[in-house]
Amino acid sequence: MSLDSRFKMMLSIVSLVIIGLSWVITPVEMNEVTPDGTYTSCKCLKYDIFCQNDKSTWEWAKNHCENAGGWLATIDKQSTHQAIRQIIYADLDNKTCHNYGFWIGYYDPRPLPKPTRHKANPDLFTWVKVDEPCTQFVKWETDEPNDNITEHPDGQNCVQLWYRPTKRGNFDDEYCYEKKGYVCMFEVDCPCANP
Ligand SMILES: [Ca+2]
Ligand SMILES: [Ca+2]
Repeated sequence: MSLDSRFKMMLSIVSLVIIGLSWVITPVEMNEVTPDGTYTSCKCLKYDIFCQNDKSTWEWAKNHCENAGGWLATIDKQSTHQAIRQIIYADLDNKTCHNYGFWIGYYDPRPLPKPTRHKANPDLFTWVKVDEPCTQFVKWETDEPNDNITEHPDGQNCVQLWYRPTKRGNFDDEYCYEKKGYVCMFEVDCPCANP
């Protein structure tokens, strides 16, 4: 069996144990315009929240999103952040499936043990995929990112939506090897809101 076939089989097995929630956000991009000026279809962004019994490292989650045709979620708008937080807290109140957090596509590309640098320069974090480069929204939890090095000298370089009663899904840098739930993002066709 080829490596590709084995990987596809693994994905199909994994999909059986995933608890997935998905929804579509407002249309973001007109896809096709007919000669008379009416739109026939639009592009929407869809978010899938994955919560697995065996959970995932940040890298595994990133690869899973990309192999499924999407990317580890970009959450750079307040409206998107609020929508995802509401779904997580309403429907996924079960720590055994997410380990107190959900990976998103925000990360520190410089895994170096500099405990104070990121607190002074949180903008050095970056998204796996940026849709609107000028968007400035980042919702860090108080005192984060702290680049905690108590459990690993490389510090914390991957960002989760922190699931704790007092954290409310705000951003926290976390050890990339921790296994968490995660949020994928996809571009999909959808009806136009204002044809
Ligand atoms: Ca770091
Ligand atoms: Ca942290």
